[in-house]
Formats: sequence, C-alpha cells, structure tokens
Amino acid sequence: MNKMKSGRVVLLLLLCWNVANFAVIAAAPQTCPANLQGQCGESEEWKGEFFPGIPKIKYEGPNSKNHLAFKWYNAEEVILGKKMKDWMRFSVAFWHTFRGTGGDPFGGPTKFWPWEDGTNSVAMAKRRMRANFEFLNKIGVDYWCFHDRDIAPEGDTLKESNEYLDEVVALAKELQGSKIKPLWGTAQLFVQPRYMHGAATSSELGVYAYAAAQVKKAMDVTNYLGGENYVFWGGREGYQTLLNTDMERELNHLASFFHSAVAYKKKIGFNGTLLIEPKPQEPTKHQYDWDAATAANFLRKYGLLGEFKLNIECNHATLSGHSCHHELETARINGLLGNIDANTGDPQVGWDTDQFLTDISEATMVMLSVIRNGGIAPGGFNFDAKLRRESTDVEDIFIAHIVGMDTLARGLRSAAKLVEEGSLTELVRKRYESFDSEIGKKIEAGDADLEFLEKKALEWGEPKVPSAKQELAEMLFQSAL
Ligand SMILES: [Mn+2]
Repeated sequence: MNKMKSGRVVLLLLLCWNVANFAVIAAAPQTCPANLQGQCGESEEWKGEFFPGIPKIKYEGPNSKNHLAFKWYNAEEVILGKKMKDWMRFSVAFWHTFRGTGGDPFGGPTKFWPWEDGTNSVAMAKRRMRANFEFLNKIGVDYWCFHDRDIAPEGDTLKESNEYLDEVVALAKELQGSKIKPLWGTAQLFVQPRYMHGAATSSELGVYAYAAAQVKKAMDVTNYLGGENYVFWGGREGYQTLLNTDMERELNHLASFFHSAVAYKKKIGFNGTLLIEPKPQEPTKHQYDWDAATAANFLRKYGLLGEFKLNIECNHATLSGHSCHHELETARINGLLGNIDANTGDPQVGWDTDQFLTDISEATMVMLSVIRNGGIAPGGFNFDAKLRRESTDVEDIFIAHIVGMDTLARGLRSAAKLVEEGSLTELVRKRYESFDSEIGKKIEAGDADLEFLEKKALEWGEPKVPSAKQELAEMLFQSAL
C-alpha cells in the first residue's frame, strides 16, 4: 500500500473509531422488542426475572458437562489456609457487563439485552441496576465495580448529574443488602468531550476543577455504598505530541489532583485504598501511568507512596510490553499490589481487547504473585472484561464469567500445588545460595566495598558459574498445571 493510501485508511479508521466509541457511550438506539408485551418502557420495574431459566451457579467439579456450573471454583473450599472466595474476591464490572453493546471501530452494537429500552434514562439506569444485582446473586459474586457515568446518565449540569447519580445509588444501596458491596468505584473522566485534553492534566483549569468535582462525588458514593477501594484510570492523562505539551507541568497537576483526593478521602473518613491503574497508551499516544514501574516512580517523586496502590490490568501489562506476571511482581516487590483487573488481550491483536482470561498458564503465574503477596484484600479480581462481539445470548454473560472464574480458580489450584510441592522454590533458593554465605550477607547489607571485593576476586580466581536450570524451571511449572 502506498503512503498516501495508507494515510487515508488510518484516517478512516480513526473516524470509525470515534463514531463507534460515541455509539457505545450513547447506547445506540435499541427498540423495545414487540414480543416483550410491554415489559420495557417508562417504568424501572421489570416483571419477573432478568435471567429466567438460569439457576444459581453451583460448583459441580471438573467432570461436570454443565456449562452453567463451576468446574474449578469452589467458593468455600480451603486452599493454602484460605477459602477460594477469599483468595479471589471476584467482582463484576458494570460497564462491560451492563453497558457493553458489542460495538467496535467497524460496526455498531450486536447485543440487545431484553431489558434495554433504547434510552439512557434514569428509569433505564435503575432497571439495569436490578439486572446487575440479579446477576451478582446468581453467579455468586459479592463485589461489583462502577464508573459514575455507567450507572447513571449525565445531566445538563453537574448538579443534575449528581442528582441522577444519587437516585440510582440509593437503589443500589437497597439492592446490595448486607453481603454485596463495590470492590471499587471511580469517576469516568475520559468519555465526555470536555476531557479531550485530559482531566487532571487538561491544559484548561475549568476542566481540572470539573474533574475534581466528579471525583469528590464518586468518592462520596463509593464510600456510601461501602466500597473497599477507589480507582484512578487516566485514560486521557497523557499526550498526543510533546510539541504542544508541558509534560512537567501536567505531571505536577496530576500529583496535586491526587494529593487533593487523599485529603478528601481522609476528610470523609473513607477507609478504602486509592488505586492507580497503569496503561501505556490508547486512547492517548502516551499515558503518564505507563506501567507499574513508571507509576511507582511517580508516587515516589510526589510523596504519594503509602497513600496509593496499583490496580494491575493484564491487558494493559501486555500493551506496555510486559507480561501480567511481570507487572504483578513489580507492584508486589514495591509494596503496591492493590487490585487486579482480570482480563487478557489477544496475542495476535494489538489493542486493548479486554477479553476474559482463559489461559491456565497465565492464570497460574498471576496466582503465584497473589500467593506470594499473601492475598490482595482489600483488593480483588475485577472482571474488566467484555463478552466478545459475536457472543450475543444472555446466557453468554454467565458463561463468560464462569470460564473467567474457573480459569483463575484453576490457576490458584496449580499455583498452590507448585508452592506446596516446593521444587521450584528450592530451585530458586539454590540459585542464589552463594549469597547466603557470610560475604554474601555483607554484600546484601551494603557493607562490601570495591576494595574488599577486589581482594576476594583476586584470591578466588575465575568463579564457577552454575546452570540456571531454565528448562527445569519450566518443566516444574508445567507439572503443576
Ligand atoms: Mn483494558
């Protein structure tokens, strides 16, 4: 393809992308299906079940052929001294599960859930919230995650938006009961056109203030609902070109924004953990929270360590050129592993596809990090994952979550087996055992100077370098799967 032609294709793609994104947000017009006999309309009420014919999902074990049953996730079973449900702390993402339409850059919505009436009204938001809680109860998940604007429509003014949010949140509080609560809440600061240059890093002061007001309100409602964490995903906190960007000033603004959030959290007595969710790019060319190491350095520079942890998303990890395991370990060894957005990308696709994690090997590595961290509470596993465009039956919502939960449960079982069997741990221990010596301890304590080490090197001569046992490590890993 010549240069001009490919340029035009890229432009076309970008146009399609914007149109489709807008369509996703505006919840493309859907008509109330005639065969529902008036079940959808003005009222928030819904006669009967949202998911009729789908029972409460139970554990039936690995030999079950029932696709509406867990094969590996057995909530009450104890693994390494902790119930599976307490290791996992699964959460359903409201935006993907109840606002996802299947729209992509090349085409419109494919999913027309029977309870949707094609409006973005408060009544529709409340009906959708009822569907959310029926789903949570049937799938047996105690946590959910939301953005302010997913659960309630944006009004003409900030005041009106807050009133809509209050109305929907009041219903959510009632439906939650005593068992269910948000794993985390957040403010959506990337969809509305006012945020096109960013929110906390916008060049426009009024936008910064508007974003701050939205975070204040989102933090209030997260606290009111008993949320255990609060997330910041800086979708548009970044730049498209450095030529028009004062990067230092934008990063300073971002830090001021976070310091204000910390102060407000303390003021209202919100005990949840604040989390930054790293992502390298998309929608911006470069996002400031590129990866775990970049976010850790940001927190360190601006005196925010101790106030924030990280929400690691597996698909974002691979977009930044790392594995999910790498990002989890980087967060863990810095004391920053706070939550996991459990999803995956497609190895043959270069964008953020947010698929349900179904790779047992990857799940095992993820769970190894979680075990080494002693669990992730008050964080958990949020399914920031969407049904694929082509999965359009209501029961697919259940099947997708079941396979996602089973994959991570299987990962937990394999990782526990690996830890209990001990050969891999022993291989790693042996690999570093020369540092267990007296001189090794001196080095690790920072007490060995170059003169001392030169004396030893001259005395010892050429060191014997043992095998790294790389294939053996992989063999031991595989034997636990
Ligand atoms: Mn993602």
